[in-house]
Amino acid sequence: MALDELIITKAIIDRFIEKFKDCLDLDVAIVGGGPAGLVAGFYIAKAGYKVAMFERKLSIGGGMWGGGMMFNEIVVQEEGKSILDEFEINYNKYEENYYTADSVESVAALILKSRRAGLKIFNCISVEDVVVRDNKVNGLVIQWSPVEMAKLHVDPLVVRAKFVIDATGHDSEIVKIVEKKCEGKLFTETGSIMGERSLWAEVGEKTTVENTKEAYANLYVAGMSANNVFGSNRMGPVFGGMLLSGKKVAEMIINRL
Ligand code: 48F
Repeated sequence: MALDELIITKAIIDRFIEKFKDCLDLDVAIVGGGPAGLVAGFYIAKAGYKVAMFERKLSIGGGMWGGGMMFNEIVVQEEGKSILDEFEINYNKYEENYYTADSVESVAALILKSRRAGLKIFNCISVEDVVVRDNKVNGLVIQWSPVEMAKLHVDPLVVRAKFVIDATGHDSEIVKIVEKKCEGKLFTETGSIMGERSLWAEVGEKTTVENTKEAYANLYVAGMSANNVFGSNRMGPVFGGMLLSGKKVAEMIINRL
């Protein structure tokens, strides 16, 4: 069969624009495609809501690909095992309460299953600002990452969302923007970002789930971002907390939708 380059080009443009237009008015917008964001997207999509993810990088998966120091295995403890099962990720018991999984298989499974559940994924798009009305977050300001990287002077576009999840990892980029630019205080003890503390796996894992909550009206934090905003420890390459945080934020938002 003959192949026409113009049809290939038109097919890509048409399909992308269809997908993009369908995501301009969302139930939930997730910023960051690490493990916490992917698990959140999976459960929200599975519940039937319109949810899209915006990830700055070309690849989805955040800090999970590299396991620990590029040894591409991750550790998941007993509590997080049910999520590995949900995503059909293979794992091996190392010893009581310690399971290992191939980090590449883990990321691939999180992406495939969340996408197939209905999560729309946009890579190479950075969120550079928020839209706030009546002191509530109700949208995101987005830009192509290469524009951001080249520091081109190009205006961004906007998507609307009933709820936003900051799953941007250690930097909590969205909460940082809200703290700097928006009226009112964050829902933390100090009213500001409390800051990440040094590595302590046990405490970090527990608190990343506890700290998964609303940080400003309609803006939730999940994964490592939760511990940065509410002030707790990082945890290193143990990922149960990330997975459980994604599930928790999904449940909290689904309850409100
Ligand atoms: O860092 P990341 O994997 O976040 P996470 O889901 O998981 C944390 C773990 O990977 C690890 C850890 C576990 O022991 O501590 O660090 O909390 O993924 C965050 C993603 O957000 C993207 C970033 O490129 C990364 O892939 N991101 C950050 N800021 C923006 C963004 C932004 N402004 N716009 C779009 N994407």
